[in-house]
Amino acid sequence: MGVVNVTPDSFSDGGLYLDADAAVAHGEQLAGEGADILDVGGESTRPGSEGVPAEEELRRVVPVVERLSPRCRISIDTTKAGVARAALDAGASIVNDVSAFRFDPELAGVVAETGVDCCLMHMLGEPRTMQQDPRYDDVVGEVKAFLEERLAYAVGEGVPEERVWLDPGIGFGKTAEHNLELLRRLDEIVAIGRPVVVGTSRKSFLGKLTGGRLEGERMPGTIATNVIALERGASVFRVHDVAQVRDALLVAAATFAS
Ligand code: PMM
Repeated sequence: MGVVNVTPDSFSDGGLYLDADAAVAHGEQLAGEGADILDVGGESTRPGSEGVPAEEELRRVVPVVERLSPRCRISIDTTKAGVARAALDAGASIVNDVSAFRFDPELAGVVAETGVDCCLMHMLGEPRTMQQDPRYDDVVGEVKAFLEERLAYAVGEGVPEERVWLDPGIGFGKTAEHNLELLRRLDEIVAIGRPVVVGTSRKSFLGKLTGGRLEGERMPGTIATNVIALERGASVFRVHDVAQVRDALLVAAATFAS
């Protein structure tokens, strides 16, 4: 899954693809590098962010989804039902909701009604406050219980279980040690029985572990964590650097199989 952020303020590529032409060109490049899915987002969820109004988010993402959907499968990274509906109308076929249907009660209904796949992600609270001293007694147990509860909620709202993918939400209300524990024990999340999505790409814990590397210098850490996630049973890998991570996963997968 390649990341196409149409935002001014995402942590690693904010502002680079705010213009629709630049976002489409970037998406086409990632598709050419072998992405199976392009994750298009118009609202940054970086720590401390406040969110954008639906009209602005729509203005950013809809033209990009329209132009990229003939080329590649599209997921729409949004927490808003109105944005999801417009993006699905424009050709998206997956809803990626980092709030797992908590922020907009109508979003589960849109997914149920349209019959598309959805990714439900764990986040501690909301982006504005999630990195303010996050605490867990057992991060893996608590994330797993949350995802099981959200899966049950989605099914209760009419989303077929086989349409739901789950994501532990690396970096969303977690310290570096929490992120590492989630990757170390990712098999426990996989054991829920739904496809697991992981998003470690360029995230700050990778910088922290490597002596302060900046976003653009975190590809080796991104590759290491995605290979580990593959080995622990993850199915979808949300990354900025598609060509490099894809090669690493192909080689790792060939090794596991033999
Ligand atoms: N991370 C970001 C945004 N959306 N969606 C899912 N499912 N999983 C993630 O880990 C995730 C996400 C933040 O990263 P970005 O600012 O580079 O898009």
